[in-house]
Amino acid sequence: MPRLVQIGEITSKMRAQLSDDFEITVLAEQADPAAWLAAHGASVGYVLTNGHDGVKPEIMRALPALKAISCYGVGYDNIDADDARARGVVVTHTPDVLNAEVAITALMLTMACYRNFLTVEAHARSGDWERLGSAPLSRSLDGQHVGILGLGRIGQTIADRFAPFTDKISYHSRTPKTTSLKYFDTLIEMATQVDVLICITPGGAATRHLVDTAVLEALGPNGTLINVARGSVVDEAALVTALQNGTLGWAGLDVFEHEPRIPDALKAMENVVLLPHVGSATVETRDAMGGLAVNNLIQHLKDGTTLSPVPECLNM
Ligand code: NAP
Ligand code: 8YV
Repeated sequence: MPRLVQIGEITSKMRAQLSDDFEITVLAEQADPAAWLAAHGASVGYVLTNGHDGVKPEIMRALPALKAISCYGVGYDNIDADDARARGVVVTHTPDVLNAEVAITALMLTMACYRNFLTVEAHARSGDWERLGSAPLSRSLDGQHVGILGLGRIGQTIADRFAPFTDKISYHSRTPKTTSLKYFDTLIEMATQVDVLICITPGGAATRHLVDTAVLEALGPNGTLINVARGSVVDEAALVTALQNGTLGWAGLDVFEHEPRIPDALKAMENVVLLPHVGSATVETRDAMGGLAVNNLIQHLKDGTTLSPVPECLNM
């Protein structure tokens, strides 16, 4: 059977789907992964990984017979797709099947910030309602101006999910899209105009720290930053400072610069809602992502084609 290296976690359903066709080695379960790669790397044809773990350059180098990398996730910023293509290795990912789930996560994070859900929930749970009376008032999301950074598959779905709450939805990306939404050709200008800024670009060097001190200050003391993209898109140290100084009002974060580490300063703030990178993490959506990640591998094994290659690996 062809040999497949598994990097990172997969579901038991994915494992069952793959085990008829592949001999699976879980790299993290090897006592010495580097030694295992040195001994067996030349016989590995397939890798299954995710956007967080990716495939490190030293692992790529240890797999001279690699044919395909399947990423269990849409973001593949930790896989060098250009290098893979140059070596004839196709990289696949899981676009579209998670759009709705991630968009709902962005909406829930925004709602949690606006309606102050965590503080108000604590007021109910702690008995403060009985002891102290009503909880403090929160803010309404209705009619707020929402700016989306990255109007791709998920960004457009976020716009659709916010539409019932507001008719003021704008976006910034490098190129304008075919849409009636208002386009800003600079992020800073959009940040000065909107109440909520939602980040949903890919990660990686090209988007690193797009949201910096100047953008956070432009968003302002009444502004809310939502990040469901990658931690690298936001300068996390600048974000902590802006929230501490009150130059930014609120933040709702699903992703962080050094996952799974979250700065203690953020954990201590009441005007911040934190999630442990669960944008797509429902049974149903992970099932759809897992199915696509598995089927890309099985299809490649069958006839050398794939179902959802990343843009760099189209027409290989
Ligand atoms: P997509 O369809 O490729 O959309 C990405 C958008 O970002 C495009 O509109 C692109 O437009 C824009 N963009 C890229 N570079 C930019 C830059 N430097 N400045 C401004 N805009 C830029 O991708 P998607 O499927 O929507 O996924 C987006 C990302 O979401 C993934 O790559 C992943 O990192 C993240 N994600 C997170 C979770 C989670 O659990 N939190 C789940 C899924 C995905 P232009 O090319 O015109 O700029
Ligand atoms: C997953 C994601 O958490 O698809 C992505 O880009 O960030 C998430 O859906 C991740 O890929 C782990 O599987």
